[in-house]
Order: sequence, then structure tokens, then C-alpha cells
Amino acid sequence: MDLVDALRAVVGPAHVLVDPEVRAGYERDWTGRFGGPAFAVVRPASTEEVAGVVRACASAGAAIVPQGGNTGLVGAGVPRGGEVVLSTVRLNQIGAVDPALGVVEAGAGVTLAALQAATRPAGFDPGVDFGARDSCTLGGMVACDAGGARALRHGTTRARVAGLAGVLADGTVVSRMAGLAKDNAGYDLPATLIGSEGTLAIVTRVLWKLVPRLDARVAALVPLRSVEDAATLLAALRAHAPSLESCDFFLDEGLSLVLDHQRRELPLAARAAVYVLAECAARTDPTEELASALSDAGVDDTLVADDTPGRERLWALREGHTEAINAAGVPHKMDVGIPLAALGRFLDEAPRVVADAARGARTILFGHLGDGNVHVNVLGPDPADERADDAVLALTLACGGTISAEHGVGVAKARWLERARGAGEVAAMRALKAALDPHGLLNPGAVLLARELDILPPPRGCSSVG
Ligand code: 2HG
Ligand code: ZN
Repeated sequence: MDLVDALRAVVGPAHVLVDPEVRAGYERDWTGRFGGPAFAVVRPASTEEVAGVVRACASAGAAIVPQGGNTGLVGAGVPRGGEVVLSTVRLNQIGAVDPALGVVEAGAGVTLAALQAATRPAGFDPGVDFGARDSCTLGGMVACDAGGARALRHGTTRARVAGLAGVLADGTVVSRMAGLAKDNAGYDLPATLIGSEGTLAIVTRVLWKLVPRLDARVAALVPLRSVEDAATLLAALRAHAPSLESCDFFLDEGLSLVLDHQRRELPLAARAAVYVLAECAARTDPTEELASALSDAGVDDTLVADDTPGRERLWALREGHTEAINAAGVPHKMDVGIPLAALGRFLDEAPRVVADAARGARTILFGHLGDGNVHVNVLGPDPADERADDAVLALTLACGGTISAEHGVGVAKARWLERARGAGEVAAMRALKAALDPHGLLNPGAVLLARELDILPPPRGCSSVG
């Protein structure tokens, strides 16, 4: 039996996609920068079917790229050429909220928006939120330890995972779904899988730790002269507003792009160098806390919204960056973490190092101020030209930062992992990979650079990619 027949036997013929036109939507990432032809796309509907798919691929020597909503930004969720794409789209069941434990069980293919819709009526919230909510899936969020604007208060996905089930490279099912608050028997395998970007196992189910739903919300858009003023405001918010949930920022160039793209006018009296968008959330109206923080920081000009449409209009200015940038070209995306003390230097120098590396390139900077998380987007250089990326990542390390804060390493930054983490740590990562996936079948080339030994021959008994 060849691999296509073996996969059909596991998931049914309708869920093995080999037609190039049908495969196409799974083969390129959202930015248009990464992708390649898949051998086939397979869509299992249960953990057992995922295990069957993995076993069939393992016996054919076929590499697998797991894919959720295909909203990843580092090329880790799309094929590089000839892999089987395992789409989690049918792992979309959501259980009932357990109000006593404050958890809910959901399939890896459930979108963040679906989890929000399922848990909010019960008085809870997933605690993580970001612009890709309608398409991104829980499996992908676990895979890259997604953060978003509320990480400031509720942590990244890692803090929200109470249990995981998944499939290892040989088809073994591993499951820790009891939701025990204290369980330290042996190594913490779920913790190891979070952020492993599909290279150690394929996550199939998640026990999600919810936070209380907070309906009294107020957001403020604050125009400021400098990053130093933004840091002063952040300190005041931390001191006066325990209800602070998000504190994001963007710069004037990004705002112009968004306003043009959304055909909107500036909602403030005047332009500024830096804009902070802060949101407070509580059981009772947090407006006073926010006002006291703003006055402590000496802020006089601000746009406040305490109703949902008003807050959404403010957030559209911040979350709209990704789409507006994409509409302007194929971006190079560097999602970096910078210590707050070095943020001014980084934001000042990043456009300069990019311009030196790629003449005429446009640098757009925005992100999550409270986490020191900067999204560096560069427009202009050819997708394969990595000089601007290298310049930004070198500056990041010089500032004492991290080359990946919330999007993952993927294939985009695998070349940089050793410089960022050191040879010893990367050797330990390779040892872990070799122990759990000795034949390099799971997402080869993501996180760890593919070495000659990791490059697989085409699957046995399979015709070439169409
Ligand atoms: C966000 O914060 C996302 O909006 C995407 O992490 C960032 O597009 C980006 O670079
Ligand atoms: Zn972000």
C-alpha cells in the first residue's frame, strides 16, 4: 500500500487532499513569504486518527508539518517541499466548561474565537487574545506559546495550559488531561511540548485554564513624545491600575499605514511620535484607576473608550497593523523581546540598521510595551534576502533581548538559534529532538536547522509532488 492509500485508510478518502489546487491553501503562509509544495494534506478527526497518520508517515519515512489556522508568521506551519501537511482543522470539539476547576477541554483545531465564544457565557475567558483570533487554533498557540496583548496580566499560552494530549513521532499517544493543580510525577512533558513548534509531538487536545470574565473595561489611546514617556506611563499604570490588562504601542509611521489602509481619519487632535494603547478590565468600572495613572504620568491628551464598539475602534488601530503591512508588500517579520531599559535604543537604531542592510526598506515597529515585545516589520527586501533580518536580530542580541518573543523560531530564525541560546543549550535541544524524533519526521527544519542527516529522502512508495 502506498502512503496515500495508507492515509486514506486512516482518515477516509475525503480527508486526504492531493489535488494541487485544493492543497494550495495549505502550502503558503499568510504573509506570502514561506511555503512549498506538500506531498498531501491529511485531516484527521481524533487523537487516534492523528496517531494512525503519524504511524503511516513513519513507516513511509515521510516528514510531517502540523498546521492549524495557518496564521503562523515564522514559516513553521507550512511545508518546505514534499512533506505531509497534517491539518488539525477537524480536531474542533469543545467540551463543557468545568466551573469548579475553571478549565475547558478543547481540540487542537479549535479557534481562539470559538473558545472565547464557548467560555464567555459561563463567566470565563481564555485570558489570551490577539488579532488572529478568528483563524488561529489552540494547537498552534501551544506550539509557539502565543502571547498577545493580555499576556501582561494573564501570561502567555504556557500559563493557560492545564493539560495536553498529543502524539509522538512513532505514533505513541501521550496524555496528561486530569487537570490536577499539583502533579509533579516525573518530567513535565506538556511543558516541554509548549513552544516546541510541532517538532517534538503533535498536540491534539488541550485542557485550557480559564480566567474570570471581566466586563467592566476601559481603553485609552495616549499620544506621547517619546519611548521614555511611554515607559513612565507604563510604570504609572502598574502602580495605580491593578486592573491593567494590556499596554501596547505603535509609532506614527505604522499609524499612517493603518489609517490609509482602513480609510480612517486620525481620531486625535494631533500626531505624536509614540502611541500607547492601554486597557484596564475589572468587575467594577476601572476608569478611575486608569485616570489616576494617566494623571500621575502627566498625560493630558488622551482618547478614552469604555464601550465595546469604541474600544474595538481603538484596538483596530493597533491590531490593524498586520493587515495594513501585508497589503503593502511581503513583510520580513522579526518578533523580538527587548529589556525595557534598552527599548529606546532599539526603536531608535532598528530603522537605521535596516536601512544600512537594505537600501530603501521601510521599517514599521509596534508591539506589546508591557512585555518589551517589539514586532519589527520590514517592507522592501526580497523575501529570500535576509540581510535586514540579520541586522535586526544582531541589534536585538546587542540590546540583551530575545530573537523570538511570541511567534516562535520556525524556519525564519533557525539560523539564529545558536547565537541566541549558545551552543550548549542548542546541543541539549538537539539531544531532546533526537530522543523523541530520531528520524527527524516532525516539522524538520523548524526551530533547529536541518542538518544533512535530517534531510529526508522522498517518502517510500510515493509519486513525486504534483
Ligand atoms: C500582533 O501583536 C501579532 O498583532 C502580529 O503578534 C504581529 O504582524 C506582526 O508582526
Ligand atoms: Zn503580538
